[in-house]
Amino acid sequence: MAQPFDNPIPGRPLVESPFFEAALPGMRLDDEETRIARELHTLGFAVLDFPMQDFDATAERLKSDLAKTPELADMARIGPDTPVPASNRLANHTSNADVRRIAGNPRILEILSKIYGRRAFPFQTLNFGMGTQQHYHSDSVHFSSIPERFMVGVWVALEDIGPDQGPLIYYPGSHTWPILQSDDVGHSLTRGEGSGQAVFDRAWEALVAAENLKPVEFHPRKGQALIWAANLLHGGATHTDRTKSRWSQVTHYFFEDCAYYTPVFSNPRLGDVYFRNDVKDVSTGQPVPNKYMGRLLSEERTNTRRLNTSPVELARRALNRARHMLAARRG
Ligand SMILES: O=C(O)CCC(=O)C(=O)O
Ligand SMILES: [Fe+2]
Repeated sequence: MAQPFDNPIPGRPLVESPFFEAALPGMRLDDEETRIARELHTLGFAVLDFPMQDFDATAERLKSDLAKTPELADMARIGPDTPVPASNRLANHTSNADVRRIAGNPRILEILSKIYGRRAFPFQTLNFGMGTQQHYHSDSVHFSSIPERFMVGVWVALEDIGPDQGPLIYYPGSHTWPILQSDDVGHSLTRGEGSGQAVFDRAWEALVAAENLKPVEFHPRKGQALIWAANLLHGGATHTDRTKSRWSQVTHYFFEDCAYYTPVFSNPRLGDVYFRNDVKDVSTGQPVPNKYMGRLLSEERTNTRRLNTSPVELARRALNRARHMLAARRG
């Protein structure tokens, strides 16, 4: 039996490690896990049938419940002659047992935990009724881990999805690029200044052009899922047929024994980290603590308001707030 790999860089997930091939025998993967690991390693994504026996019935029950929520209520009226619903997403609808069951699917957790080398847990779910039409991006600017790359998205189709339904798009291979931080793109944002993603768009567009990467569309059958690596560029294509829905659930996973933060509102290289103190396993409700190299990070250490934010940064934020208030008054 192969021994577990003696990893000289344990801060890199096994599946994204430069030592991936050497680590593989010690990971003790079955054929399906090996395929998924290889594809994630080389391409940054892997497609699989969602491992849930009653997925079909689950998806039907879930869609009918989602269409009763205020956020997605317009979806109940969609059809050949119906206009477009404006709303298209519902976050952390974990009062619904099916959302929790998809997020906490034991086989998905097993696969992710084995190929990353730390225990996976779902920290966020999003349910969509229509395509997001979101500009392509790396989720690593929105939520990331210390050490980095301990994050994945698992996107599953709750119905068949074709090219006119705003399918998911992605750029194979982009996961291996360096993870961009605020200082890379010359913007430092304060919480509340929007989602922040747009300040990275120019960099992503230039990288895609320089590498001549082409987007690939995911046209899944109901029940097919796509796993993406933390830094894979992905987004939503234009939803051209607005009389058709695009039902899906995406679950984002972190891994235990990491610290969790929001990069777009952080300047980590200055020690200014917007930690997330509210991370929990959304399938069980259990909080998950921030850890660094096996040590618990105290509440004090991860208190974003008081964290070792430099006086210059605090002054910059105060100025920014004043500028926003003035602008709001004028407007
Ligand atoms: O479903 C989509 O169109 C994109 C979703 C996405 O970017 C995400 O969940 O991280
Ligand atoms: Fe995303």
